[in-house]
Amino acid sequence: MKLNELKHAKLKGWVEDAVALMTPDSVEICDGSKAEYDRMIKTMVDAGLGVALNPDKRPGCYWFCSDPSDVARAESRTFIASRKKEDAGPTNNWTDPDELKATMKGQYKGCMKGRTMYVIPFSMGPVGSDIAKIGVEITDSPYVVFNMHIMTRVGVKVLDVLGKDGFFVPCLHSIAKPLGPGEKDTVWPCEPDVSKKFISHFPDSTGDFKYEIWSYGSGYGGNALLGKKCLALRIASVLARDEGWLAEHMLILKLTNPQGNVKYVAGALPSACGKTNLAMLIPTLPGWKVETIGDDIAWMKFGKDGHLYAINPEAGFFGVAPGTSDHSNKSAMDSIKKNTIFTNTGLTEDGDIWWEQIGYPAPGKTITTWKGEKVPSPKTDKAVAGQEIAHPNSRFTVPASQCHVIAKEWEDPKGVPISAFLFGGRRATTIPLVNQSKSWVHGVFMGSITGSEITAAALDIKAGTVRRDPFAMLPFCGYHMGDYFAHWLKLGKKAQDEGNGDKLPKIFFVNWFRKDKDGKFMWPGYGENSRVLAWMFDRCDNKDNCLETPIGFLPKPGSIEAPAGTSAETLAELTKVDIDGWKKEIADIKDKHYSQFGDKLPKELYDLLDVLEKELHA
Ligand code: TSX
Ligand code: MN
Repeated sequence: MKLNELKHAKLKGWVEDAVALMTPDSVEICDGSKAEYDRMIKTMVDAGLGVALNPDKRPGCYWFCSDPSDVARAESRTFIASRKKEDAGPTNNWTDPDELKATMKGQYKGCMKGRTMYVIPFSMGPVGSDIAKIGVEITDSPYVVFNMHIMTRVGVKVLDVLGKDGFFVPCLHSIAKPLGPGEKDTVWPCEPDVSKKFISHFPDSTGDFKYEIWSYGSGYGGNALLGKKCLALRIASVLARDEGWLAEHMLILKLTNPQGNVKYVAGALPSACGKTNLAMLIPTLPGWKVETIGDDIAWMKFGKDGHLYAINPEAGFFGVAPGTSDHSNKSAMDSIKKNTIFTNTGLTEDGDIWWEQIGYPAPGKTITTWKGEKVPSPKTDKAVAGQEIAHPNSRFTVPASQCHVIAKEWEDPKGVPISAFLFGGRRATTIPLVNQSKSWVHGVFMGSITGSEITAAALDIKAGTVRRDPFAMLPFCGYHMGDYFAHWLKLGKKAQDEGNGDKLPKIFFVNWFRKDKDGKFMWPGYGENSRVLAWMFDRCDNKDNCLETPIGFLPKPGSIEAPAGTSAETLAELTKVDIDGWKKEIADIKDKHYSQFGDKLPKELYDLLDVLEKELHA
């Protein structure tokens, strides 16, 4: 499709302006076809920038490796450029939007010389869903095009919904590596100087567009696939605030009990808690079933019936590879057997991928690392810091439709009704296995204090320190986190005022990561977490399976049956109130966490801390 065939005048004008600024050799409007996907991959493989894997082992799969400077989201170069600084809040980088645009325009000038500009119309959410939103990404990276094909819905069907004047979020992206006459890419092109990279969000610019995303210099993941973290979380969180809905960093799972009753759960967990594993969990409890709706992002709106409906705005999984094994996530391992893009994993002699903790030692005599070095195959699958075969943030990109446990309703445009929210973190002490909030406000409190303990000593922070990641949204909230808490409170209050308080999701906090005095995990986790999900399921039906305590509703003794290898005493320890631990927790929240939000921290949350403190002393 050609540029002059675009029917949407504002879209056409925006693309023309980008062409004038970035001066690509040619322009292609992406149609989302399989032929286009194959052609984009071929472009990179022919240039020596990707490898087709062994078709007997991984049919339709490809291996790519990035520049060592371009392996993860660049948080220090991610900006929320709101008109007013205070709207970005203390947890985001802020720059004046006019200054930032001037700087970036200077960088974008001529940045696509020698390359093709791809225009990708995409839908976040099922095409035409009331909850879905349309974006258009301009990029000079074929890698971005085929990953967007997997992660979003791309093509002419999106332009049809957009019509002549529909709403879209413009998303500009360049890898920032123009090519001279006859020059060819030899390695992953990008801007290796971190200080020149920008991942910029304009949440309230008053130019042609209210919401904009401008990304420069990185070709990797969340910096470059702009539908995901940039649109579906940072910009969508602002849209959700403005329009009265929720854009959250949450998995969505479908839980079926032995009687065949169904509930949907949405859950926010910080990184390294196994969110994708939870979304695809295989229950050990007989008769229970978990199916997946999404593993990373949930967009939720109240329906006319007063229930909260969620869609997964994505169409694929962009999962962390290391640690994924038949033990941690059999469903993910089965999903990535075909038609999958692997980035920064190891490559085996027989043309397959490999990574640390994949569950088996690397086959063959040698293996190629993500940096392209041939090294002796390790005898175990254990990670050795500094000598990784796969980069710790290496990824698979796979269509969600290939997941054997994807729920049949995962693409239902009206979404699924959410019965429960779950928050959690990696906490060695204090925080119980599971705890239900006493109210909506108390649930928002739980979300706001979400966090994990630091394990990496290299971070120059004392091990055992809690790094708070409220609602797992710290890197993804496009506005002031204090206003974000207030937005959550407001939605709950509105539902209650309308008489729909009982239809609000129940809120839970989970912790799979408690350790005993010897530093051993006290809970087996993984499939055994189904026992906790089953308890939550019954809580949603108001079953008599809990005890009220100062910190929330905890499991009644016997209401969660101990898994094999876990003693009744251990389970009791996991589900009791650690009074001294909670006193320290409250002090930490007050002094180190809530204090940073100043006046914007809703008073209800402070009040709740005081109530909790008093009850613990009583
Ligand atoms: O994903 C995890 N989950 C959720 C699964 C649905 N992980 C991996 C976290 C890193 C991404 C877990 N790790 C979980 C868990 O529930 N629990 C643990 C901690 C743990 C590790 C090993 C054991 C037990 C617990 N091993 C034995 O019990 C033998
Ligand atoms: Mn995520």
